[in-house]
Amino acid sequence: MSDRPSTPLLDQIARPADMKGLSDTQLVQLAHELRQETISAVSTTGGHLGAGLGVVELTVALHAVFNTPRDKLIWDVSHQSYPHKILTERRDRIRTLRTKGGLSGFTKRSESPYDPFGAAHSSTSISAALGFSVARDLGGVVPEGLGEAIAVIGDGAMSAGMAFEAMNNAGHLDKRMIVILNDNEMSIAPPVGALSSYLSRLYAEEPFQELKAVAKGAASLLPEPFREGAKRAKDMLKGMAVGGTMFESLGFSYIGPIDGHDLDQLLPVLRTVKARARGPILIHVLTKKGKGYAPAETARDKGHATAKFDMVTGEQKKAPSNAPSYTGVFGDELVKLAVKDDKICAVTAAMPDGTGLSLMAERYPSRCFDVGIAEQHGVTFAAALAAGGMKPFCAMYSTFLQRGYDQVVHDVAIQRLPVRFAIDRAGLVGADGATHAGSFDIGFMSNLPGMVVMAAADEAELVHMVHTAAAHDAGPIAFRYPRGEGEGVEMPEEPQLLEIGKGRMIQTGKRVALLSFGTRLGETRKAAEALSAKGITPTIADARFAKPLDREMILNLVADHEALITIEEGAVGGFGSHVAQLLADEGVFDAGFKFRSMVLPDTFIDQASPKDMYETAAMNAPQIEAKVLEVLGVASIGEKRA
Ligand SMILES: Cc1ncc(C[n+]2csc(CCOP(=O)(O)OP(=O)(O)O)c2C)c(N)n1
Repeated sequence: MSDRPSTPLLDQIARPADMKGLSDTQLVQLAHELRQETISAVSTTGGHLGAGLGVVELTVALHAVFNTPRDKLIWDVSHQSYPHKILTERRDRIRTLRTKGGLSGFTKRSESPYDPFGAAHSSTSISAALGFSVARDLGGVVPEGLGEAIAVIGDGAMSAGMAFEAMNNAGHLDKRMIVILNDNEMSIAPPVGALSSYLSRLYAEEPFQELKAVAKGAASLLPEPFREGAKRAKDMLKGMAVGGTMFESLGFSYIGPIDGHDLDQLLPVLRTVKARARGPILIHVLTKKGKGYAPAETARDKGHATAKFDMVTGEQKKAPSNAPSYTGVFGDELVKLAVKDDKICAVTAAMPDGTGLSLMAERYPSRCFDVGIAEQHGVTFAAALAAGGMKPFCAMYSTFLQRGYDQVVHDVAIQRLPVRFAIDRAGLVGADGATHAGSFDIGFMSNLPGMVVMAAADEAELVHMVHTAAAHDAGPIAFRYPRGEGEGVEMPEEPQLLEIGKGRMIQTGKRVALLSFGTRLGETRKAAEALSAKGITPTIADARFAKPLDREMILNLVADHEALITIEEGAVGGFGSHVAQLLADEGVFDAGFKFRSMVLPDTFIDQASPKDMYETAAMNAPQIEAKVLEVLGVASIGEKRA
């Protein structure tokens, strides 16, 4: 096809075994073609571009030197794994990335034996590599065999506690394993924190060129230091210049930094490590996010995530938006609050843009904290900010807040500290798939004593909830909202302070009451319209709160109707379960009251458009309509025909 790059060498490579006969010069050519193919594929699918482009040479070198899938290659986060997918029997499906039924945008065990460990949340790779190396030494048996264990982790991901917990353990166990630190001086946003400055110091003190010269001759130089052990190795390592690296203190041999785009450096270093390494080794590789594609290299986020784009110009093909995004509404309202109240502050874990906090960071840098990929720390930090008399908003995606859960329980809830949790990406998120779905927060927040849990039904409701949270000093409070655009509703002139634990009636009908928690309200309204054509007019209410429940409103709905149906964008154990508990406790079921709860099914739903994923979850308007007909004992049209 004419719009595809010419890739004569790559065309001959279906799997890493096909690379084994290639010369180093051919590997350089292969890397070039792999880069073009990656850009071409992502231009048609959208997705993570910059990170993959940064590891093209590394991907080629690792697959050329090691023997996957016997050797376990573990990509941290794995948003950089598209080139790896192309080289590992998935090139024919690479243009289905992140679409329904297509390849996942992350590594996935069920997708390929070349993906020994799935990921998408960061900083798990060193723990996983250590687990594989210990399993190997204990005689574990898997179909592909167990060889080397290699983790590739970015400098952003390396900032998380889990990476250090794993290194601490690996240094202690002293197992042979390889960690490649892919240092591109970027997270999604520029990296923050002391580790980032530390890594910069590792290579800033001597000109990089000198090292490059050393590493160029690494084929001859490297065996020597390894033969003589750690002391000689140090002599050629940059860390020596700053008195030994932190990684060595943790029990790792440290090699680097080397130029991660230069196969003349990568190949000999990897070959030598393979031939001679003992114990855990860290190879510090310097790369450029977005390498080789100017629009990515020059983008603010280095092409971290992109929509479909024009390959020539780099221009992204985004659908025009009709309504403000929930994230944007949150960010704007927070700044309005911060203007009036100097105690308002905010915490993000490496997602200033994703959570809408960039605006706050710009206006009030001293009150907005990017803590790095460190959700656990971020939550406890926010707890202490609250204990210190501040009004912290802890803004995290639902899925990443999972990592800070013990901190939510132990540091926030038990101490009843007024941390305001802004839970973005609540519900099904689309192309990022199951790992990023915000399915569990209603359950895991609502079961905490003293936690207030709200869900916005639309962007105007979100405005009220941000202000309600700011005014709530009695204890912790959370509000959740989905990814993407709002409903296009009129925005309030003035925000309202919502009464805690009070829902609102949307329309009064007969026989059945639909009680929505969150943005399924739109689908619920659509279902009600369709039902009215059939002579059924349901009552609709917006719960606003999963905790505390609006007992009065719910029990009134029960009193006035034959049936009650709850709807929420979350897994079982959330809002509907709390309502069921209330009804059971009140003896409502003793009299045979009809109750149904629409929640996400008990499966992990693969990537598709959010609408499609909700179709799979049976939570769109037609399914709500069908549920009403079912609970009222009215056969649906399809059933009548059957
Ligand atoms: C626990 C967790 N928090 C946040 C994220 C969102 N996230 C995805 S990639 C990324 C940046 C990773 O930076 P780095 O490891 O340096 O890799 P790079 O993209 O620069 O190659 C972040 C914050 C995540 N995947 N997991």
